Amino acid sequence: MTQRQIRFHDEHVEPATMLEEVLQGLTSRPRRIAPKFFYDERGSRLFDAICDVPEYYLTRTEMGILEFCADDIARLIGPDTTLIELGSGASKKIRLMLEALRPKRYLGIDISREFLRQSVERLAQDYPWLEVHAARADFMQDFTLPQGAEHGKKLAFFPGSTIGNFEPYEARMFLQRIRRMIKPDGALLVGVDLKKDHKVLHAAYNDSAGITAQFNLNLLQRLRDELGAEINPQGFKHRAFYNDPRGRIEMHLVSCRAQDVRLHGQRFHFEPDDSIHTENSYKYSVDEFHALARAAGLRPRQVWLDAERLFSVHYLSVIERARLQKVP
Ligand code: AVI
Repeated sequence: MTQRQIRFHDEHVEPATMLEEVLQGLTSRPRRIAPKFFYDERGSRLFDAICDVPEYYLTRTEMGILEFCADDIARLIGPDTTLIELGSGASKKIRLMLEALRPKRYLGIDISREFLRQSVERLAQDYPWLEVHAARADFMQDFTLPQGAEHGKKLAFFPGSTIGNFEPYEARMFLQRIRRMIKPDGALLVGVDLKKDHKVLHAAYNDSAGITAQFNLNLLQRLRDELGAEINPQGFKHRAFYNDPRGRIEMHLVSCRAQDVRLHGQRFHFEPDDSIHTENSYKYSVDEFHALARAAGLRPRQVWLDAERLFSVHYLSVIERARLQKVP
């Protein structure tokens, strides 16, 4: 299939600039920079490398579960499906789903136009039977399905436990948005990392090859290279730990000494051990995630776990409005 046959829709999303967000994040207390800024070209490559380190069990475990349950999912969703992938387009997981489900249509949604274009072009080439749509949009904002992609039963696919990178209230809002997108008879397939032995979690975010540390520190390199910040990434170190009461892994960049960082004419002072909070990765028990889904108007239909109960894949369908309960 050629490029002409891909239906490309551009929602003209103009996110707040990185500079504005970083200035605001360094001024606030605790200091923070959003994890979306990890993913420049080098950051995306480092993330791919993380997925292959032995300690980061998430990717390979989810892939194993999807291999195991792909036929069940095909049966649950049925024929004449539009498979909607939120983000990515390049992973092995979407190929596995396309081959098992043989949907009529595929819609890839991503904020990065270039990344999206490249990944859907490859899919269109490799799956000539598939009607391919691409929408450049921020799925963190309200989104209407583009013309042509709204037919059939919709199966939204959100793998990788990326939902764990949202605050729980954001995750609920996100699920509500997906519900509006897939109603009345669609479903969501979502990968969610489980609560588990803290040592396993700690190791996954502190791999011995130091790739996660490089991924975290790459953020400071971006500030220097793209925003002209006066900052020495070597003056900071990676810290990741499990915050048990909050049920999340936290990643921070910690100042090794007293130092000043300059950005856009402003000075930001760090004492030794002062940190910039760069990521939360929430972990959910099956019951906790079910409660979150129900609060968003989605009905847990099926959940698959690996034998070691490290990771979960949930199939959620839409609860009809009449059956929705008010949640506080
Ligand atoms: C993308 N996301 C689900 C990853 C996670 O596990 O929270 C990002 C990541 N951060 C450190 N390692 C991987």
